[in-house]
Amino acid sequence: MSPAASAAVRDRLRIAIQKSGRLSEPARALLSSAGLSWRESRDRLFCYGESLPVDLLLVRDDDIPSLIAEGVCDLGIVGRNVLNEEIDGRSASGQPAAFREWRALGFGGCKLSVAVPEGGDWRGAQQLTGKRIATTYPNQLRTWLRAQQVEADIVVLNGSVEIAPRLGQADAICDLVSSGATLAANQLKAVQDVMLSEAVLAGPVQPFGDVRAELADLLLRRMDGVLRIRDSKLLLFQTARDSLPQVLQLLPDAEPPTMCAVDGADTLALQALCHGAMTWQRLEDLKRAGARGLMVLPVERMLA
Ligand code: PRT
Ligand code: ZN
Repeated sequence: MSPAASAAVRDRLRIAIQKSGRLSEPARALLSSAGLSWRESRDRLFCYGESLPVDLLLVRDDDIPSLIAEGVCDLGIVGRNVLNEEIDGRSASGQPAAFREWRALGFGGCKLSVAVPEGGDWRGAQQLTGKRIATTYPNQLRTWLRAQQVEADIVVLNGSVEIAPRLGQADAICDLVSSGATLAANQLKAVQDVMLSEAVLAGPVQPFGDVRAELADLLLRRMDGVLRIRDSKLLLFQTARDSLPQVLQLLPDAEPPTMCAVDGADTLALQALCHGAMTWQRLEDLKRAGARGLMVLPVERMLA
């Protein structure tokens, strides 16, 4: 798309998400929770927004940063690993920054890590000097090596990075790790984290100059509301006034609770929005501290 087209005034917002893969379902679920709904198109690459003028483009995750840079899409949901790879690549070739991370979204978590064969010892990044490191993330690896003041050879591979040491193509790898099972299956161990990744909302560096600015603000406010209460629960209980300090000590993650007196003034009824996990263990601790009639309720929506 030409720069003229990308600069054109638009009255709908277009968000790129992964068509299929690890991030596609959670990205859709997040946008749906923010109140968006779409009419599916036959080719299933473009979904027309029905509840708001916000359309979806379903693409490969690697294409999302360039689609934003070219103005084909306004926003995108993509792994930080993919976004930062493009940012580092553009910065290395002197191109101006065109997109940036707007929000971390709390799913798709993984690490970009350096891994070496299991048998070897590890004494730090200096050990990589003069070694060959296989990766699909050469730009971030280069940035990291430079920060460590280590000179190594980067072997760029498009896939199956983890078998490179066994094939004699590399001495170490730099790849995404989540459970660690793939590394273990290939007799490798992670020794150094290069970056922590998760899905992020990416958007342009420059603000929108038309109605898309309001749409993006609205979407961000709603997404923040969804993200803020993702693990939150509403806790209802009663307690004797004397036990209140001990009970509140066990709720460090709660918003200031709403309280009212029942049974005269000695018993209090409380409701508290808690942001941490409300496990059985925690409820039992609260009961021991003097809370009773404990009830944990899901929170569907919140508008601060
Ligand atoms: O087709 P398209 O190009 O859109 O998809 P893709 O195949 O490139 O991406 P996909 O769906 O595999 O991953 C999308 C995003 O999910 C990534 O860019 C990351 O941000 C995030 N993510 C989270 C991961 C992982 N966890 C992950 N474990 N992406 C890849 N992996 C791979 C990793 O490369 C390694 O091969 O899983 C293997 C390791 O997993 P463990 O659990 O064995 O450690
Ligand atoms: Zn991809």
